[in-house]
Amino acid sequence: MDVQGYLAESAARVERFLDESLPAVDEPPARLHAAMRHLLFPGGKRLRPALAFAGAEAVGAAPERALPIAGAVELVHTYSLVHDDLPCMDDDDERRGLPTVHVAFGEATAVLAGDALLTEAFAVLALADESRVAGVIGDLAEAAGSRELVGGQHDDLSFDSQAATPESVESVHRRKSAALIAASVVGGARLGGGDAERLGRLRRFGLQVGVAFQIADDVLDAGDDEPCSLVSHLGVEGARRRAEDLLESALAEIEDLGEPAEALRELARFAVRRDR
Ligand code: GRG
Repeated sequence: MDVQGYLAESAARVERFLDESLPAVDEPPARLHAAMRHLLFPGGKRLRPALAFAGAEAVGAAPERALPIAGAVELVHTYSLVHDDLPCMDDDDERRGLPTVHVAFGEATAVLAGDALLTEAFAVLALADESRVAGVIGDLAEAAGSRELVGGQHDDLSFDSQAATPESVESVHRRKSAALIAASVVGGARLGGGDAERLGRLRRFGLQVGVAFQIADDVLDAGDDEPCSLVSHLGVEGARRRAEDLLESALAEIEDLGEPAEALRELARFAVRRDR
């Protein structure tokens, strides 16, 4: 399977949807709407939407069924990056080679653009004409809330590297990064009509791939002196090995799903072995 081709096709599909769903760039307040689009287009790898499409396919549905959750997870991801870049958090001036939203539009507008992107995620989901969407909204709210994404970010910001263990690092990774990845896969499968047993497998798969994805990030950032990184505990090779072990057990979870889950497997391998 051509994973780059799958990612490109997924990106085009979700970008059309997001462009049509969001307020136009000249709709008042135009500066706020431009700020919302600043990091969203051209965007990054669009891995989470691709995982949502592949989640639908893994349970035998057409990828288009997952469009509302694919758009919603990219909106939540984008909001989290806009806020993560703020001076009160990571204080980054550049992302994906472009000025961050607060550099381009000012801090207050960047906070509001993030708020609006998060809200828009639930708006695009609520529009889905699908009886199973309430469960998807609940899953996404859980993944984005204080028990997962926001809580993981909170603990990352106050992370005490002296008292850290590999388990405490992975707990942050699971909440800050893996929860949204799992919600992408499971949301796609839910909208695709997957039963509870398969949703459970796909959730365990998503969490393991998500932690491995974040460890891959630790390896790519090795040398950056990140307090919450598995590399400081296991070294680059040890962290790579841990990511491979998680990938293997994630793949074992979905072995029974057969050929329809092939895109999901390839995306998982790509996410863990990527070089950017
Ligand atoms: C501010 C609520 C709040 C959360 C911030 C997303 C995040 C939590 C922090 C950003 C830093 C970081 C290392 C997050 C972990 C997730 C991660 C690796 C994000 C980058 O995701 P990619 O590689 O990015 O999918 P692209 O650019 O391809 O979209």
